Amino acid sequence: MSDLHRFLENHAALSRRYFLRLGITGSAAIGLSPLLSAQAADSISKSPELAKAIATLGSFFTPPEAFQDVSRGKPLPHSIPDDKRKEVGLTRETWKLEVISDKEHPAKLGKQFTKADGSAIDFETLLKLGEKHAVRFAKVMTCLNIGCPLGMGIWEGVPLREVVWLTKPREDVRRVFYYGYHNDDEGQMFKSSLPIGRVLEDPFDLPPVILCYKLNGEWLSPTRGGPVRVVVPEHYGFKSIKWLSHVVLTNKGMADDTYISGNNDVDSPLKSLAATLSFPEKAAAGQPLTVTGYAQVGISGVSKVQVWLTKGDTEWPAEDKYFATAPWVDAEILSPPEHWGGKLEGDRIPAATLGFDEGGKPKTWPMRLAKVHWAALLPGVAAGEYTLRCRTIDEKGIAQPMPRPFRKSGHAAIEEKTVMVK
Ligand SMILES: Nc1nc2c(c(=O)[nH]1)N[C@H]1C(S)=C(S)[C@@H](COP(=O)(O)O)O[C@H]1N2
Ligand SMILES: [Mo]
Repeated sequence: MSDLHRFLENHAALSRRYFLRLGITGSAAIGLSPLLSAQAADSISKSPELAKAIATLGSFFTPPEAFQDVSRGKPLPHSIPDDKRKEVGLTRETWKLEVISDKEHPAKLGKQFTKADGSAIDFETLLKLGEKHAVRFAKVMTCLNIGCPLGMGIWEGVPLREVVWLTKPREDVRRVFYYGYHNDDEGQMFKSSLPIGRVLEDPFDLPPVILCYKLNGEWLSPTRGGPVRVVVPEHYGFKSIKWLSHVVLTNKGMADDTYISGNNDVDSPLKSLAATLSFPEKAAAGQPLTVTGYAQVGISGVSKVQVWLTKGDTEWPAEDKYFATAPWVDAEILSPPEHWGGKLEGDRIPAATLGFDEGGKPKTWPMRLAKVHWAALLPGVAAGEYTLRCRTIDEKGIAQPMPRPFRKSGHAAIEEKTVMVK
């Protein structure tokens, strides 16, 4: 069944519930159309606008080359010519990873892997580890500072802890620092860090932190950080260092991320949030309004997506900053898609992808750390200027942007769009 079919099938009932919840009989004051019959709701549900909006939602997974890119460096490490890339270790044939102890805050290691003594880990060795330990999982890449997801992928690689264990660590390891190729210019280094505990163990049902070499079944491209990048499942993009070259085990007890200097909260996992993808900027009075969007499913999940259309000049109590008392109504979160997209081979979820069953079906929905789609059909309203808002409710029942409303811990502000009805 397609998303659209599923949506339509549920929709007659949904609309009825929806309009009832709005208390539509008392709607005159806010200019809503009268209660629709089941029949009318059904005909709306067959509206070509809704069909078109859902059909044009874009695929669940993003083709690797269609990700938005957030890369620093002059030149950008993925733009340097092939022979130079080979020379600096940015190809699978020449890649080398140093795994060392921090000179200033040494960790006690039995062994270090360095280029100087020829022991640095190469790509073949990583793949060898992969034969036994490789994992894959779905995750949305989002920049803490941009807010809108950059792309949704199945990331594959070796748990970082496998490489940490190769150093035979004994004591005094509190964090793992890591960074990538930066044109041999200290000033261009983009680095990140994690507590050792997060690397060695996976809290709750999170996938491990990985040294990633495949995205959606393809070798990781130079643009996406290949040959090898770190991918941290529950974090914003800045923890997922591209063109990885160094892992430094340290006894320093504090974060050392490049992003700290930008006033960012570097210990803030992915937040849940909703945003629109399509809505009528101009609409005719009395005509139902078709809205679609996406929800980023953060660390606390998403139990609902809700929308609220209100007259543009509606006064709102200043103490209710997040519109908690507004008459929000539920949108429908679309089921797992018929076609996954993202250039997955045979459009199938690769075998043994964490979070999916043997038949390639998601074990939970909406899946945490993913981006899902939603749609809503709002009853027609009288002429005027309106504000359309949407939000998520997490699995603990907490509405966006709570429980972590601060901008520098990741975007989650409630989106506001203007709808002109004539
Ligand atoms: N080496 C390196 N890794 C990096 C970056 C960078 O500039 N250099 N940018 C980071 C940031 S801020 C984000 S949001 C993600 C973006 O990943 P993408 O370009 O694959 O979408 O990569 C991260 N990894
Ligand atoms: Mo970012």
